Amino acid sequence: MEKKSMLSSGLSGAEPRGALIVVEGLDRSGKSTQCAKLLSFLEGLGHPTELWRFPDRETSVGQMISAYLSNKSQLDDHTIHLLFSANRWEKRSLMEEKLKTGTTLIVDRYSYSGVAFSSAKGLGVDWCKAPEIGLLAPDSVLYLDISPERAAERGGYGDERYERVEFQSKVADFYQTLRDSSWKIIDAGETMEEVEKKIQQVVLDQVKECTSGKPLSLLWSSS
Ligand code: Z5A
Ligand code: MG
Repeated sequence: MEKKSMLSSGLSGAEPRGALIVVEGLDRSGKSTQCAKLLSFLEGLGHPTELWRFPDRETSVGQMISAYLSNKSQLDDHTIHLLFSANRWEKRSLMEEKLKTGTTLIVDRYSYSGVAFSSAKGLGVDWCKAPEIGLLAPDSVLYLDISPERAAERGGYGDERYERVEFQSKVADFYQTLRDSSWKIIDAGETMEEVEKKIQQVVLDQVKECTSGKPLSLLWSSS
């Protein structure tokens, strides 16, 4: 079981805040599709909400990552791992500010992708987790669960590095080692509408809890 530590400075009381909702899963599990639907749903209900994604390819670090993913550059496995992590750290303070001022963030991939993908390449899990320590811990991780074979049948598979069934199976195994009580496993093999409905239930409960005051916590400080 993963451990998280409570953020001590100024957020331990019952201040209302936005929820940090992370969506994870294998390639083509439907993350980006469901993130967009969730954004419309929450906005429709009048909740201030933003959709973020990692890697954030807009920053200069993100552009290095993008070149690597599209095979335009080669980088050592450790180096690219740290760049993915740096890409999250460069957004960390803005993330905290948004949550504190009441905006719910839907985040398409986060530290779990970082650890699962790099571990699947052979790097040590603890080494992979170390640079993620101190990032904000999600309130809910929605894991879109699908077999690599089934995901591969969906559109666009095979365009980028890592999009191979054998590698994705390893990624799925490492994802499972990262599960904790914030995770909700969603069957991503169902129709888009069915997946959407299940996600809505989970997220509404979480948004409500954060609105009534729930302390923020940090990732993996003592694991
Ligand atoms: N990576 C890493 O190594 N380290 C890190 O720290 C991070 C990431 C953050 C780029 O990610 C790569 O970076 C990724 C992990 C690595 N690995 N690879 N390759 P990305 O997020 O930019 O990848 P992407 O291009 O957005 O693809 P994706 O995330 O893999 O896909 P998805 O968002 O899960 O799926 P989708 O685009 O919503 O849907 C895919 C297709 O399926 C599409 O045609 C949909 O219409 C269809 N679909 C969706 N849902 C359904 C259902 N329910 N039924 C049928 N069809 C569906
Ligand atoms: Mg996506």
